[in-house]
Amino acid sequence: MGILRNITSNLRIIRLSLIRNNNTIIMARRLHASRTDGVDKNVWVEFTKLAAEYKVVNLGQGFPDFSPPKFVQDAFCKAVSGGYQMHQYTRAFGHPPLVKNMAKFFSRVVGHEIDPFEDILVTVGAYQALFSTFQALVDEGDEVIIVEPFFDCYQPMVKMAGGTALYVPLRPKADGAILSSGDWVLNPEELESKITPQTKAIVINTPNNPLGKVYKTEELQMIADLCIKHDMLCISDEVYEWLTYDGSKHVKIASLPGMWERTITIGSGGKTFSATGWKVGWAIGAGHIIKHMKTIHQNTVYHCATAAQEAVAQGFEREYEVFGTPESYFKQLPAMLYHKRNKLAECLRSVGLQPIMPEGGYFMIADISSVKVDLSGESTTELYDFRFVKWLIKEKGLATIPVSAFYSPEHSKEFDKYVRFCFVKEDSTIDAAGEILKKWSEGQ
Ligand code: IK2
Repeated sequence: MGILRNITSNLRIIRLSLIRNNNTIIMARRLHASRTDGVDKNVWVEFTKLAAEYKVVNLGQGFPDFSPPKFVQDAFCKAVSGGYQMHQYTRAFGHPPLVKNMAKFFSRVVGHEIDPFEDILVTVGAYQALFSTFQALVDEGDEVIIVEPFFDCYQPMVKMAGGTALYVPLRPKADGAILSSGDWVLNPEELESKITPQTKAIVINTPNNPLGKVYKTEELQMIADLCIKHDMLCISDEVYEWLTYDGSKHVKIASLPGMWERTITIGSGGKTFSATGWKVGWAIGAGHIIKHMKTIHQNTVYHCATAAQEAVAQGFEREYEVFGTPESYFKQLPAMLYHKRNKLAECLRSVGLQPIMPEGGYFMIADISSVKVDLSGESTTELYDFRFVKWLIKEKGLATIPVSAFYSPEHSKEFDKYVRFCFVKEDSTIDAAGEILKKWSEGQ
């Protein structure tokens, strides 16, 4: 007992750090919790700051540099001038008009009767839906399989919940030229080899950020079969669900047989209605799963801004009425982005960069290995794409995002010769980026 106490107290001494103010010790206790160790670096914080320091054309972070459609802007304005209730708390798990309209809308899409009050949790953006999911469902010792490339916050969220992340990369097919995001595939054997009795869930993202891959039904069925066989949950991040091109179709894994009961589908009002600053997101799934996420939500965030929820509710009401018609924003936005995607691809090709054509989403990655630049001014401890993107911001005034940020430490080195360009931007912004690339390729 005595020996044990000594070891514990020695460990405590090692964990102490001295905080000084004018040479007076004001705090001798270790300040931070270990769950924050190793997850302090964040690509969005770092590159948004850098882009703001230089005058850049910004194809970095994924937000539109144009306004949301008029019908949701009008709904937002009406909400904020619509009386005191719109400025006060609403139902914790989702403003009633929003969850009712979402249930009506998504029941039709998923092919399952969604209960507005049991099966939906409205959150502060898809970010908080993901956070509530991992906190509520992942326990100490659980393993979570993440398909790479992945939206970077999944890994820290798994860690902060006490779980361990394991990674399976989508890889370019071995044969033929890699021209489309559809050429990046999962190896079913490699995926199954990661599953252990501790595996609680698998995380997928379709359409994928940053690659733009839209999973085909057969690929989703393979994942669904493994989930059922090994009794795993599926966390399916579908924030770009309406953005598909060239005939690709977004399929919800929750709509496959046996998957409604074990899938949490994550969505974003910000991405859906081009209003990322409103931070309205959601998780949809079987009530027996969502109820645990509600527990996390009610004890952390409680609910998200009422007026923004009201505007998104009106957006879904309108989209329900015009669904499948040319007036639907869910048809108009991808049609607009299809042209922007092609315009950006043309700019990249004209300077000798080979883009991977995305089947969905609003990002495009391109191979930069053929570009010769002098990166001696950048830190040698960083991966090539981080150094390249920093150089591009500082020397050429063009902001993009390094693709290795979407990979685990064990695989990031394999994928550090790509950068991500965002095309949910005004045509004039894409043209300005094209000009920068053209001048650079001409040596100016
Ligand atoms: N899930 C995915 C796949 C996302 O891409 C995002 C937002 N990403 O935007 C930053 C970028 O990649 O440039 C989210 C979740 C979070 O969505 P929300 O804004 O609704 O919290």
